[in-house]
Amino acid sequence: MNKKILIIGLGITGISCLNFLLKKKIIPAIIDEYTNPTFIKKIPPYIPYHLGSLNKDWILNAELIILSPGISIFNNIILQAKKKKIEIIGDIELFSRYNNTPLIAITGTNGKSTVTNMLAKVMRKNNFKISIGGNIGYPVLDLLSLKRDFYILEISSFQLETIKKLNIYIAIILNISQDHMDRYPLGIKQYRNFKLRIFKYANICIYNSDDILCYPKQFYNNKKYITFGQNSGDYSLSIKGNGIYLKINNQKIFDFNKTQLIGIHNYLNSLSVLAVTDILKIPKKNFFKEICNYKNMHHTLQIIHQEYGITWINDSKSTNISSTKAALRYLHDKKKIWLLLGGYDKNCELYLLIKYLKKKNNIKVLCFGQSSKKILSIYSKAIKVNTMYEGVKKIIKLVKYGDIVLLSPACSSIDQFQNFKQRGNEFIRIVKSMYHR
Ligand code: UMA
Ligand code: ADP
Repeated sequence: MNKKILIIGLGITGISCLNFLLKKKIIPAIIDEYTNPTFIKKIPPYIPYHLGSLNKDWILNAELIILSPGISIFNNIILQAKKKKIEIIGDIELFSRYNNTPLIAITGTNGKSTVTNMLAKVMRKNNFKISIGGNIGYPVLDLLSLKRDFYILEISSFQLETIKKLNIYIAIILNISQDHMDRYPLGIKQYRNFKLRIFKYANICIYNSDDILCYPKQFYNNKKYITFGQNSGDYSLSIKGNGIYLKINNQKIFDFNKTQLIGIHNYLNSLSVLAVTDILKIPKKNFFKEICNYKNMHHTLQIIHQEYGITWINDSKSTNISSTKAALRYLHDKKKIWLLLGGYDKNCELYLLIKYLKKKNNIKVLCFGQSSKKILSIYSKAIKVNTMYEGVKKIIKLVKYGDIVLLSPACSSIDQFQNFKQRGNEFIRIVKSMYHR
C-alpha cells in the first residue's frame, strides 16, 4: 500500500485505522470536522491533520480515503472524490483485506448487540475462541491481532456503505424498519439496500421471515438460506395462552418461560442465535442452558428502580420507532405506563409511533428534546418538557402504585447527550436521586 491515504473522522474507527497503518509503517493524513476530536492527543506529532472542516483540497488529492461510519458516502465532497475515481473504503473493508479468520456478521435495525452478545456467550461456553467487534463498539481492525476460531461482527448500515468485499461465513439480518432516515435521502428502500448487501458477502444467510424487508432480492444456488420468525420459518414460536415454545418441524422443543429473556422480540433474537449454533453443531441442550441464564444488556428494558409499587425502566438504547413498540408490546396494556419519548428523530416518521400510541389508553407520553415540538404537534395529549430531568420531576409527582415509568425514547440521544449510555446513566442517576434525597 504505497498511496496518499486520508483517514476521515478521528473517533474510535479513525484512531484504530491510524494505529493499524502505523504498524505497517504507513503514514496517513487525518481530517475531522470537529475542532477538538476525541483522539487528537493520541496522534503522533508527525501525522498531518486538518480539523474543523472537510478539507476539499486534501480529499480531492488523496489516493485512498478511509471514511469513518459517521460520515456519509453521500456527502457532497465525498461524492466529488468518488467522481474523481478516488478509492473510498471504510475500516471493515480494510480489515477484510487482511483477515483470515471466519466471520459471523449481524445486522438489522434492532437487536444487533443483543444477538452479538448472546451468540458470543453460547459460543464461548462451548469452547469456541471468539471475539466480537464492529458497531458494538470495538473497531474491527483491533481484532486482527487476536488469534480466534471466529470473529462475530455487528455491522451497521453505515459500515455496509463502504464495504467492497468481505468473506462472511454466516450473516444474519434481524429486522429492517425506519431508522437513520436523515442519512438516506431516498428513504427506507435505500437503507434496506445497504442492509441487504451483507448477504452478498455471505455463504449462509439467516433472516427474519416475518419481515419482508429482510428477504434477499435474489436467491443463489451456492448460498444457503435459513429463516426464523414468530409464526413461520425454519425456527419459529408456538404461542398458546401463557406458553411460548420453540417450534422446529412442527414440534414444540423448548419452553421460553424457563428463560429470563424479556419480550417476544428477544425470543426471536434467540432463534437467530440458535440457527447459528446449530450450524456450528453446538448441542441444542447447551444452547438452552445458556439462553436460560442470559440477562438483557444495560440500557435495554433494564429495571433500574422499584419502590412504592412503581417500576422504573431504562430502555435508552431504544432509538427508533420499532424498538419502542417492542418495549410497549412487552409491557402489555395492564398497567399505566409513563413513557419518556424524544431526542433527535433522525428524520423518521414518528407519527407511525403516535398512531400506535393513540390506540392505547394506558400510556401517558412526556416528550423532550429536538423532536418534542413535532411530537406535540401530532399528539396534543403529550406533555412537553425541555429535558428528561424535567420529565422525571413531573412524573414523580403524578405516578401511582402499580405504574411503570419507561424511558424508551424512539430517538437518538445526540441532541442532548453524548450517546445512549450517557442518557441512560443520567436517567438512573436522576431517578435514584429523587428517591434518596
Ligand atoms: N465526524 C466528522 N463529520 C461527520 C461525522 C463525524 O468529522 O459528519 C467526526 C467526529 O467529529 C468524530 C469522528 O468523526 O471525531 C467520529 O467518527 P464516527 O462518527 O464514525 O464514530 P466512531 O467513534 O468512529 O464510531 C463508529 C460508530 N459510529 C457511528 O456509526 C456514528 C460506532 O457506532 C461504532 O461503535 C464504532 O465506529 C466502532 O465500529 C455507534 C453508532 O451510533 C455506537 N452507530 C449507529 C447506530 O448504532 O445506530 C450506526
Ligand atoms: P442494536 O444493537 O441493533 O441497536 P440492541 O440489541 O442494542 O440493538 O437493542 C436496541 C433496542 O432495540 C433496545 O431497546 C431493545 O430492547 C430493542 N430490541 C432488541 N431486539 C429487538 C427486536 N428484535 N425487535 C425490536 N426491538 C428490539
